[in-house]
Amino acid sequence: MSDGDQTSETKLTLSKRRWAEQGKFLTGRVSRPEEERLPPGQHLVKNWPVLDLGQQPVVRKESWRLDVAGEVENPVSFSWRAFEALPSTSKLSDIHCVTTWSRYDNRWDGVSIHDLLDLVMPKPHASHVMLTCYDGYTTNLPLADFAVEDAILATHWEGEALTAEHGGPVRVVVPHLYFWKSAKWINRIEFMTGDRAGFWERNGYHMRGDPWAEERYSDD
Ligand SMILES: Nc1nc2c(c(=O)[nH]1)N[C@H]1C(S)=C(S)[C@@H](COP(=O)(O)O)O[C@H]1N2
Ligand SMILES: [Mo]
Repeated sequence: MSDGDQTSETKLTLSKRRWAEQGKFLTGRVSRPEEERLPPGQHLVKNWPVLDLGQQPVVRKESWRLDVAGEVENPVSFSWRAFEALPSTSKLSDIHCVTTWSRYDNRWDGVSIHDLLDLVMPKPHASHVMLTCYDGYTTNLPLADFAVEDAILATHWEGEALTAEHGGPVRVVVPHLYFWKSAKWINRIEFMTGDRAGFWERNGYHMRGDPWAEERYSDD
């Protein structure tokens, strides 16, 4: 990023202190005993199925953008170069798809959502995000869920660059919600003051999608 070290350091400290004061973003992650690791109605798979709308976009790094907009102090439009210059993080997490498969221990590398939030600084009244993708797919989630420790803008899976079919060059991973919330081919993150339905959410899926509460469909 173009900021000098001092400026970034100040921003980081300020936003962290502010979040601590507000007690914000501290609710999402609950650690679970091993026997509760598989959510109700799910079965384990070892492979990694591909699911999408059937139109996999060709996304070139040279023309790739990630726009972060809406209710933030510092809106930003990342080029691939600017995005690559952000600090990289590694996360290990499970996948739970609403179609009932789960896959344990996926290693993701990329930019943590915490680091992104430190840069853009959501305004105090921001409550939800809308993710928009290169295939036209959208999905919405509460900011408190987007802001969990495990959430990441993933560029790598198991040490390899994320393949195009799984959302490369960059996808969102929010592992504690059903996988339809984990937007592939991410292009835009909009911070909102209220909730709005994304693609599957308009088509009967739950607005939040917590696998342990089996929040599969909106009438559940
Ligand atoms: N851009 C985009 N992201 C998407 C989808 C999609 O159609 N387009 N499908 C969602 C659904 S329903 C699922 S289950 C997961 C599947 O991810 P995978 O193909 O890597 O397993 O991506 C989610 N993210
Ligand atoms: Mo899905």
